[in-house]
Amino acid sequence: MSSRFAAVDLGASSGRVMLADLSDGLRLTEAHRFPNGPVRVAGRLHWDILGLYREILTGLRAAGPVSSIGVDSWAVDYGLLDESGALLGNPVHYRDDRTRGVAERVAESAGAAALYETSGLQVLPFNTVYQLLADRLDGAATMLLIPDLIGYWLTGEIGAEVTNASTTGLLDVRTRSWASPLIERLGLPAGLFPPLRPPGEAVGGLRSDVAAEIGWSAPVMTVASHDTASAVAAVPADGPAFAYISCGTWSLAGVELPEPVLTPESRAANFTNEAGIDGTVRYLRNVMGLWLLQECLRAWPGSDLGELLAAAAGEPAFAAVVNPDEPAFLPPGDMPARIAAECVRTGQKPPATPAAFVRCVLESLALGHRLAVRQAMELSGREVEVVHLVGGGSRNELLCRLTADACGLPVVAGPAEATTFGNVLVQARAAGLVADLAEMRSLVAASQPLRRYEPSGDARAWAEAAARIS
Ligand code: ADP
Ligand code: LRH
Repeated sequence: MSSRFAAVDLGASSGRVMLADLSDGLRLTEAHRFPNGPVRVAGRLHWDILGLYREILTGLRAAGPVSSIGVDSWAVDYGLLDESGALLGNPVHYRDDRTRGVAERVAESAGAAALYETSGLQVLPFNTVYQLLADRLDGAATMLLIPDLIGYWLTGEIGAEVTNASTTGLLDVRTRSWASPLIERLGLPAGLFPPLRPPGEAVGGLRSDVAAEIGWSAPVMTVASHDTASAVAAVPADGPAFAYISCGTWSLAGVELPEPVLTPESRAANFTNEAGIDGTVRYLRNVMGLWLLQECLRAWPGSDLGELLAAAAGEPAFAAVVNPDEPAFLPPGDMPARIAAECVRTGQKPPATPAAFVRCVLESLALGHRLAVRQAMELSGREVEVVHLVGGGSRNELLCRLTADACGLPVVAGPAEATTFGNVLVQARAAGLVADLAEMRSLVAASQPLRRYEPSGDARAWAEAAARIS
């Protein structure tokens, strides 16, 4: 068996097919990268799922033969299949507004405390459960989360990988099985939810037509198919005393625990207990993430990220800061205008130039990181000596430095492709090339350049800025 593995990793801003070689350490190369984002059709936000699938096939063809393939993506979104296995409609994007008010209605009817007690999940308006309740389910026989849908198209096999299933709001956080009584109480058809499967299992071989199209064949394996679960699995930590920030379109900030935290305080702070690999719990909160910056850049055609970041580094500190998690920032749109409006609402002078907006976004995000990391520590009792910042955001030196200063903790930045590493290392472990989670992490640490940022700056000024947005 070769030591080459392919990872299909679909992020909300870009997708990629990556090739890992474990014959001598761990080497990663990019076979194909392609943009991803919302498409508005007749007033509804969708993903271009067939376009993504076509790019995946292009990437696999370019990657060449491997021992196995793993697929991960962003969480919560899904396709519905009819009895014959055909896709019913185009998957809707989690930023679509059709779920407005649904979470509140469900909390009233089912009880917010009871829901948290069952699923351990933070309330985000787009959790799968709320999307399903907002959708028409007529004719739907099966719900497949995005990586499971891709896996089905590649192999013909149906199932629900458990780390991603934990983001639906319909998985029992203790037993890691579908929460059937809750599903029934909400009036959702139990038959929609396929059998669960853990990371590291064979899904099936490629369909013969797929193999013919890409020119080779290999089995598809389940991985931690929630991209954040794969990223956390690849955090290059060497002990338990770490927090992580998986920083891309979202910043997912928290700690890894052996057991969920389901206290009223945890629910009030809207912390989530998502399933990690090997029975671990990803205890974290969503912070709005680099979406804020992505949407600013979209509003400034022709702007250059590198130049803007260099200019933002020279801007004065704390001229304006906003709570990054304001619901108004969630949908796509004119982000600079929304940030300016939020500054006005909170009695601050809005930024006047793109560089000042970028400074405001990055300081605000660092404050969001600070709050989430501190609350994760307090609510779980976990000691934290270092914050690992992984994902595309780890390439943003200013953000890493601001995060270290805001948290008052060292930040170790990298790898940018943590999700891909988690994906391929679960496959390599299933193939017997890697022993356990600790070895996975030490392989990443040994093979990737990491940067360390010691906290500096004015701790009092950060505390004051934090108070401004609380
Ligand atoms: P996702 O998986 O959600 O699509 P990624 O982990 O790929 O997100 O991260 C994408 C983000 O990483 C971009 O929005 C950008 O802000 C940041 N990023 C990528 N490359 C760089 C870079 N060279 N310098 C600074 N930031 C970068
Ligand atoms: C990050 C992510 C995150 C989810 C969001 C929908 O890509 O998977 O963990 O909350 O997308």
